[in-house]
Amino acid sequence: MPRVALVTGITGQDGCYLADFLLKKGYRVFGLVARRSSDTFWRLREMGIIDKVELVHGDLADGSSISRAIQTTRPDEVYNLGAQSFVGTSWDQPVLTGQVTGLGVVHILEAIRQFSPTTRFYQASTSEMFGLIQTDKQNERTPFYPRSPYGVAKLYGHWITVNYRESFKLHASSGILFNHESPLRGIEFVTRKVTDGVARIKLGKQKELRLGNIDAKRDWGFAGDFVEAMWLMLQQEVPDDYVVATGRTTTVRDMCKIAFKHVGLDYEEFVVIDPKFYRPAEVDVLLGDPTKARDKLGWKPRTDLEQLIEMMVQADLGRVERE
Ligand code: NAP
Ligand code: G4F
Repeated sequence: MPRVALVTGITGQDGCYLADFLLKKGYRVFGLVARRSSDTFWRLREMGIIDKVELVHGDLADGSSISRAIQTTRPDEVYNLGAQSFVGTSWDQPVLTGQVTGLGVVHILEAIRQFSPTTRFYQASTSEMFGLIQTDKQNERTPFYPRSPYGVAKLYGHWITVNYRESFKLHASSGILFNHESPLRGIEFVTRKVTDGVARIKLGKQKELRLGNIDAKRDWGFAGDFVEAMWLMLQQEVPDDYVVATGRTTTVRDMCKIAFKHVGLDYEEFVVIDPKFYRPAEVDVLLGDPTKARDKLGWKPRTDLEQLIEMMVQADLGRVERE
């Protein structure tokens, strides 16, 4: 019998890479999809797995649909990747972000506790929980200080995962993942906005690229590498929390430099600062220390920032050319 996984957020960047990874390992993969009025399956199509995953309907904000999804799929493993995941939007929709990104987690944990207590659970926690950083490098022992409604909601999701592990002995783990990107990244996030902009400028379809705080620093890795760490966490005998990061931090400015240079252009000629993209409270710097993931999971990133940005620019050049 193949192992069964239920992935929430399967239509998102990570959900798509994880589903592909699990299918290659021989899993039967169910994906929870929320009802939308427009098509959200472009990533599953691009990855070529739309016909290989099985979709079940449900919304993280609707506990009854989550209970039903757990009871009908009876998964060995649940990966909770679904969220309102864009930090900027979390100031515009703070309550929805709390309901989906925060309380959505306890809907799953409750359903597992009641109907399927041997199911292993992965929670997609985030470096955004470190926010106003308390140490130069952040690891599993670094105190949290979230700076957005999104970060606050994720902190609830993180602690309720820890709490259900300790209260009910569930196999529940939390991956504190630093930023990870790919050609399947949403266009609203800065790396993809930049690589799409670079492609359009190079092909003469756009004249400038408007950005916010380009002095912010992030620890960027490749989503395809990071999903392996999620799976490894659920293969451990004992559930735990792990930081997953590359251990290198780069400014948005330098990331732009890399992207424009790849097509032979100078970013300074095209990037325009637009205060519209500033945030009410910023996370200035993130830099992860993935020592525990390396030592206990045997995980390490394989793709560096230059390779990642090159991969993204190439994909966007192809997309813009085909438009
Ligand atoms: P993403 O591309 O924005 O995907 C989010 C997914 O959540 C989509 O499939 C979306 O479905 C789904 N979703 C949104 N609202 C939902 C709801 N009410 N009910 C059910 N599903 C819902 O995000 P990602 O980059 O893949 O990230 C995956 C997870 O990791 C998220 O929880 C994110 O917060 C977390 N995380 C991401 C990073 C990163 O750098 N990528 C780092 C740390 C943590 P639709 O397609 O229908 O909107
Ligand atoms: O790409 P971003 O929007 O990602 P952010 O806010 O770091 O959040 C992402 O990573 C988190 C992990 O740390 C995840 F939990 C979260 O779900 C998401 O995947 O912004 C990165 C930085 C910020 O400092 C932002 O202010 O880039 C800066 N930035 C500068 N100009 C911009 C822009 N960000 C966006 N989205 N758009 C701009 O024009």
